[in-house]
Amino acid sequence: MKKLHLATVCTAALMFSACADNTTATEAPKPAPAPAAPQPSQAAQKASNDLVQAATANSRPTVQDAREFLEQAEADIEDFGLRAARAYWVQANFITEDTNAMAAAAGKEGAELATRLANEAKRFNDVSLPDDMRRKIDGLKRGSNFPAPDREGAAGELAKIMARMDAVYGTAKFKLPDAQFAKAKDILGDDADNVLEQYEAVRLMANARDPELLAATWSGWRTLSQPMNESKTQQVQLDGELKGYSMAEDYADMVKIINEGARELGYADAGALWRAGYDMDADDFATEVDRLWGQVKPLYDELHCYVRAGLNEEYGDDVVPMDQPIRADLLGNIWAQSWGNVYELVEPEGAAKGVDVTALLEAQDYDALRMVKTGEQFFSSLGFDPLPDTFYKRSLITKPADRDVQCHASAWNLDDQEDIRIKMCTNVTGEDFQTVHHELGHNYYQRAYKDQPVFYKDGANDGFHEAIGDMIALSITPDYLVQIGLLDEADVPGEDADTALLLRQAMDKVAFLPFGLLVDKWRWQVFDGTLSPAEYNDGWWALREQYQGIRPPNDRPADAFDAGAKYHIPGNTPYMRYFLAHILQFQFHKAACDQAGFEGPLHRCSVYGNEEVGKRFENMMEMGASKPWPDALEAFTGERDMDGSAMLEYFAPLMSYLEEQNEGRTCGWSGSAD
Ligand code: X8Z
Ligand code: ZN
Repeated sequence: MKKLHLATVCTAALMFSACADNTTATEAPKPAPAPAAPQPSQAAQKASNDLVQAATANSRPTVQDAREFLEQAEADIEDFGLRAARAYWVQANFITEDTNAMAAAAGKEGAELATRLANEAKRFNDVSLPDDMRRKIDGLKRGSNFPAPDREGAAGELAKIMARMDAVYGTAKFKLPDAQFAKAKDILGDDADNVLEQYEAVRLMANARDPELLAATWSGWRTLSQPMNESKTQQVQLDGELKGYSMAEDYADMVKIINEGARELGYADAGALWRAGYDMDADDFATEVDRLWGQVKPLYDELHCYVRAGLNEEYGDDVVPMDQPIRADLLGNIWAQSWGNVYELVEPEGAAKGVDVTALLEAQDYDALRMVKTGEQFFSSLGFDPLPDTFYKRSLITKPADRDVQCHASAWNLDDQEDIRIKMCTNVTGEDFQTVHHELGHNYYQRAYKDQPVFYKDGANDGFHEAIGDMIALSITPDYLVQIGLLDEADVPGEDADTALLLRQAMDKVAFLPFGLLVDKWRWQVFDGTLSPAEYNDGWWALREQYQGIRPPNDRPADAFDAGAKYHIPGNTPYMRYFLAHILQFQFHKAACDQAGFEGPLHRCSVYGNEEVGKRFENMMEMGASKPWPDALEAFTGERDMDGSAMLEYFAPLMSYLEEQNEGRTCGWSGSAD
């Protein structure tokens, strides 16, 4: 859901979902559904701002003025919040021309509101304010992650572009060549139609092992962000015909607008604005993520080397040359961001088996609802209150057959109180079992900070929001699976299966790290002009190769815009949060295991049922964004820095195994030493 700055957990600026750029909400219950006061037009608003500025030119604003301004801002944000959240929710669950227009209207209003409040907040630049008020004012001054400039028409244009890109992604469909579709039916079933969506693309990439089918699926999905052609079957149109529509052009237009908006807010470009949201100097943040990457990169490099060798055994030198970046379609995931689905291809030879959660869920006939209830039960075991009935009534947890929905998983809090929901096209797989916990983590966080003022209804930083549920999912150990009846006690893998368990986990968590880092490295380059629109695609692949060591399976067409085939680009969700979350979740996990007095290896630790850990975790969550994030981190872990050491400790036994296995191999690829 969209949030007025601060952070969302999976959508765009001024949004209110986890998986959006945040908005905020009130501590007080929403006023009864009185009709919202009409919003002044931007021109009228500007005139009124000018008056305010003129009136205050002679009299310095006071602390009392700031207090009144913040009270009014809070009321305005709350008033906007619920209406906007509903529009976004309906659009994401039912994508049509009409709901796109509703979402665009909400986006326009939100962008105008954020810009107005940011500009008004500047009045208090020179006023000495109590820390708490200064934090709120500074938060408002950052506007939104997708700021509209303060000129007539800009907010509307920006909101339209953003809604349009989001809808094009959400309704994307593609066809496979007949010969490949015939193979795909083995996986999708005989009844499948050759009109494929993200849902099918994800299943094919996870399960197919035929390089031609993989390459065709991989390329087919990417037609979504290429200009319209007859191979596309989008049903939804926004603003008339989509024929000839180019997402890259829309993206370039959006970049121009938000850069103008960011400059008005006092930032060099939108990337500098994004980097300024971490309670530290924006330049220091860029250095900080590089430092964290430097900590964990050796682990990634060993994993890459080991996996490439395993894939080479499966596919041979032609498909997987041993000195080249790995073909991106061979890694079990349409974006090559997590590789767990090809674990079986690189399973340690002769070692004891780990646990196949997908098989366990299938064996017990789990469905999506039961997966969610099981996730809820974990949080309950830590002492969190049960989810409200409305959560189950209002969430979307399976893909509807009869309409377009935004299948990318997200978590929402509609009223910033108890109306929490998730939206997911859940598959009964171990991967989606993790995602269920991820989304619920957002919801429990949102509920934990619901009594904070609207400005602080957010994660300590956006990485925290993404890390909560993932930290819980790290406790899905074999022993935990026994406790909930998914695994027989007799089948708990012994110590000799540690390598298998850790490798399975690393294929997702370690493999993700460079992807998590590079998506926004690419956006930062787009925003600061390092990459011109003509260089968008080459720049994307340069980073994919440099950081991940992967390459496309075929020469990319001149009109390709491959970054746009990843939800968060057209969906306008910042991505560095996931990189941070992959570091933070291990830091949280280690702290939780220490608190629980656990003495074994970290990957065997589950805090299931530990209310004391739950209470401390909730205490941190309740803080929301009210304090700089190091305070929140310290409250739970005793540490004030983000740190990759816990992740390294977790995977230490695997690191030794990988180093041993890679001995004598030439690791890396040209450019990988950066
Ligand atoms: O987008 C998500 C969540 C919603 S916030 C499903 N994630 C990233 C992705 O899918 O790319 C979680 C991990 C990374
Ligand atoms: Zn998330």
